[in-house]
Amino acid sequence: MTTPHTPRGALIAIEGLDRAGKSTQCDLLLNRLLSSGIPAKLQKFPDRTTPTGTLINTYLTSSTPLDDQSIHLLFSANRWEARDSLLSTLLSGTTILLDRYIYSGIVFSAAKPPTPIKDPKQPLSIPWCKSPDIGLPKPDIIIFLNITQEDAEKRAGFGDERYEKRELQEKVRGLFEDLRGEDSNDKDDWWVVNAGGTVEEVAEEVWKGVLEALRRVKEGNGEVGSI
Ligand code: NYM
Ligand code: MG
Repeated sequence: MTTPHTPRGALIAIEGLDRAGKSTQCDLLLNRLLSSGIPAKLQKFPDRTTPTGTLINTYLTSSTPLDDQSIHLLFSANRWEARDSLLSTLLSGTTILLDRYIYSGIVFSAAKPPTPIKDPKQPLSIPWCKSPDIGLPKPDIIIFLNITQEDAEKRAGFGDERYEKRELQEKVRGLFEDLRGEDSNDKDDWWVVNAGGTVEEVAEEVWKGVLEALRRVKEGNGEVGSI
């Protein structure tokens, strides 16, 4: 007798610069998936509701200094503590939307200016920034909301938090580009959407990426990949 087989859910990461519209698109997407009869859940990173998330929130909303490496590892720990629940949710057949994931983790840390006291030449490198996330579940697709700096700055709330400064955002933009082109094996993982259109236009393009992810999962071997 064969055991009934539940196809796993898709793991879909939504990435982009601050104010690219990620949270708006995630909410719309969640509703669209659910109303299409696809079980789905939203997971935001950083998850500010957990103990590590509380520390991260304090860091982001204050000017309290914290060692760049330490805060980087805290962002990663915030993902690791969600790992088991991400995996069991996916394996139970529920699709997960990630509002930011390891890619934000890598580029925001690597974009920081070097600390003179440690090494005046070397900011945190991309391989160093990626290493603590190795082993986390790998998304079936990374939908990247691409927005110009001018459009991002016009949107409400820009400048409220640490990192929301033009110079750093420009660095982040370049590093996201590097990451997307970095490894030809990973190239297929990225689905770049022009996020400068209306909310509805962007949502349509995002939806195409989701259908692609669902197709990949259907054709896959049922296992969740690892970073
Ligand atoms: N951020 C986010 C990081 O620096 N590292 C990470 O690992 C993640 C997930 O936190 N400016 C940064 C990017 C954002 C900030 O995110 C807060 P949000 O989506 O605005 O709550
Ligand atoms: Mg923000």
